[in-house]
Amino acid sequence: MSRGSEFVVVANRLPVDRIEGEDGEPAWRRSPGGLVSAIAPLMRRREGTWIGWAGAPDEVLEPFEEDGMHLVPVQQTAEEVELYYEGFSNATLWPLYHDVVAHPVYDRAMWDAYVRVNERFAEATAKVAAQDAMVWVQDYQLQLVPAMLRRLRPDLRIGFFLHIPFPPLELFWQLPWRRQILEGLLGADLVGFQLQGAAQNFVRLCRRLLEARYNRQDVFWGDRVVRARSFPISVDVHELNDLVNRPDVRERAEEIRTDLGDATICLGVDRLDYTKGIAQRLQAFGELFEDGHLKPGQAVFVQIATPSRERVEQYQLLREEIEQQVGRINGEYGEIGFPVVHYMHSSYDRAELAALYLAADVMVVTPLRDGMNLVAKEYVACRGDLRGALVLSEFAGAAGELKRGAFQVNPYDIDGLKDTLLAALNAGPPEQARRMRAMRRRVTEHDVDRWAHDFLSELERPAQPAEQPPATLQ
Ligand code: GDG
Repeated sequence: MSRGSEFVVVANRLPVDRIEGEDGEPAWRRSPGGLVSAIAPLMRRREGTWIGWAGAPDEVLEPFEEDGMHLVPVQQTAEEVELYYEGFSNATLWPLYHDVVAHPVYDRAMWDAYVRVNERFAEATAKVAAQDAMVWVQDYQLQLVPAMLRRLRPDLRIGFFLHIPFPPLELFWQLPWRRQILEGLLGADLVGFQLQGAAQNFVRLCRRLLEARYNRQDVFWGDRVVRARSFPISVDVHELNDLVNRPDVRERAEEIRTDLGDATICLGVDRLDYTKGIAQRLQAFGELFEDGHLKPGQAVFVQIATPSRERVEQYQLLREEIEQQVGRINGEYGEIGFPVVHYMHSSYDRAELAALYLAADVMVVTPLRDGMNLVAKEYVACRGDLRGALVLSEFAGAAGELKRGAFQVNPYDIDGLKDTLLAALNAGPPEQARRMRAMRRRVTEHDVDRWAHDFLSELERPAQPAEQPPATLQ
């Protein structure tokens, strides 16, 4: 590694999870999910390095190799996990960037920790990157890294991708450290967003807050041009296809259907997060029983709520709220042997998820705001049988790409949600096939490999000479 790496990925977490090895000793396993599977082959081809936190506070680890990837752990103290990760990342930026659906906490100690940890990531990256290397920084936890890294290593080509929405000016303006965040991002050559609208929000903010000159989605910053572009993320279609073709997964899907008494299955799969609109979908589903449209035993809702950010207060409150709601709905509308909602607060392996997607008649994805939402695309990728229906919120990033096939809803409109659920439940096989085919065309042509390829090709493209913008804009 003395020459340094030509390709470096920087993310809050390393792409591995700690497991217990066969000998009982701690070991590592590659994390599931599309981002890691899209980037892992590129890492191997380019002898890349991944920089991130290994997941345990106060732990000092040496760099190591796993699954053909060179991994460099960045340490975080318990206090930094609380202030930088649970605090500024998940109690400030997360709600602010998701339409303020929960109240953001503005706390100076959290901000200081965010700066400190971002500095540590930038320093670690500066040490391992080869001359003129390409660096790809991921997500909202690390928005200061691009500028910090550029100061240390002006030779690098730096890309940044934001996985969550980027808010409009009116909301971003609340942030006491709004200028620093924008300047942090402007250290990159390419700032990638899920959607075009987010890239536009970013350029508009650079103009209004920093008085930066711009031309369309190019921001002129010092003597550099910073490109803002959209790259909608997607899923690993091949991996999911292989999973749903496995006989054990198909058998498991059948078993789930039998266990649920061959009722019509509505499915939700989410991290237990207040942005995902879980309460709204359960409310609408419960009311369909109250109104007599559905009967116990005829339809069930399976809600997988993966534990998430359990030390953040808003997440603890959300869990109580959802669990009370599930209890209320089952208490009011369920019958012995026929609960209306099956709620699971735990995490499952990919094969079990694939079996659930295969078993579900209606996939219900109702976020109040979501950067993209991979669950919606995973469902589509799993339904090569052209069966099933997707109910999808207008506020998910995926809504635009899937609009021809999804049953679109405004999750705040409970009556509209009820009508849409009924329409999806009643769609016959020809309608299901027509809609699913349209969605599958999009998802299979735009999978996660294409996403990574599109981003990296744009980053590799030589920057345009800093042509003058058409006018000075204030
Ligand atoms: C952020 C943005 C954007 C869920 N439960 C289990 C499990 N999952 C997997 C799903 C899916 C992933 O987690 C969730 O991805 P989403 O996109 O739905 O949502 P976020 O976690 O909020 O992701 C989002 C994404 O970043 C990517 O850019 O789309 O907008 O918020 O892949 O399948 N996986 C396993 N067990 C579970 O129990 N193995």
